[in-house]
Amino acid sequence: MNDGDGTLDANTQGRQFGPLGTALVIIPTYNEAENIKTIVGRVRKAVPEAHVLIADDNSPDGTGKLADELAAEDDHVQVMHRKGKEGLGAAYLAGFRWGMEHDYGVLIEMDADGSHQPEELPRLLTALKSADLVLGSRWVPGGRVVNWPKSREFISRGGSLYSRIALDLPLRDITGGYRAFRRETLEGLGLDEVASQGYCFQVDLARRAVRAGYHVVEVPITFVERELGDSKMSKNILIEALWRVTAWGAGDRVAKLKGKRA
Ligand SMILES: Nc1nc2c(ncn2[C@@H]2O[C@H](COP(=O)(O)OP(=O)(O)O)[C@@H](O)[C@H]2O)c(=O)[nH]1
Ligand SMILES: [Mg+2]
Repeated sequence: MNDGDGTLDANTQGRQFGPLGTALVIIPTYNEAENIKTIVGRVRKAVPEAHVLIADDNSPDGTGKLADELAAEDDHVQVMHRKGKEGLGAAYLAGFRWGMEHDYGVLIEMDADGSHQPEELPRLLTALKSADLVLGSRWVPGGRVVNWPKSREFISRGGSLYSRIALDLPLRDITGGYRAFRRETLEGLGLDEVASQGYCFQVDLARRAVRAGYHVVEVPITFVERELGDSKMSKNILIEALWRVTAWGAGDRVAKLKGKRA
């Protein structure tokens, strides 16, 4: 059955999904002066009906000022000026809250550096019509990475595989940051308790979504390594992901054992 707005999908056991509503593309920035204008222009062209929120952590290179210029000339662009560098996770949480307060129906995560191609966004949004959460995925058939050294691919694939096994998640790309959420999905994830950052932030949200029973779909993407500016991901962010995923996985196993004994 289909009431006209929802769509049907074999994997969703006949569940109906409501209409999507207006999308907000949240772009967190820290020192992305060389990239911000290009990426916002590409988003506006690829999905003209979507709105953009730049969440800038007071970048020393003046990204915030360039973002203000973009917002001044385009009513689909907004800027959130944050007081200082607090990490990717905190910027996204603030962006999600702002988007939900302003009644957006879809909240999208996208990097500023061009790694997440705005031209692929329509495919993510199409998939979201019959899903609660769509992950842009490098590690499903059809997905790929351009301009990454083998060493970086090894770490990224390894991180997803480790998370998949430790947390028992039926997903291939668990650390990626190109995602589209229905607002109702975000409302059900318990965002107030999320403290993780970086790659771990992405694992945390994916895990919460699967555990809450949401329908999570992976769509293949071509991830293009940045040409301009520097990566902000550090060894500490990798280490945080490793210890948190290990602790969550161990906690899940202990809980399962206790459940069996009871
Ligand atoms: N607001 C904010 N954005 C950040 C922070 N750290 C990273 N970002 C942004 O998050 C996105 C992904 O970061 P990036 O350094 O490209 O990570 P990588 O692709 O894993 O190397 C980029 O748009 C960064 O500017 C932060 O502390 N605050
Ligand atoms: Mg990047």
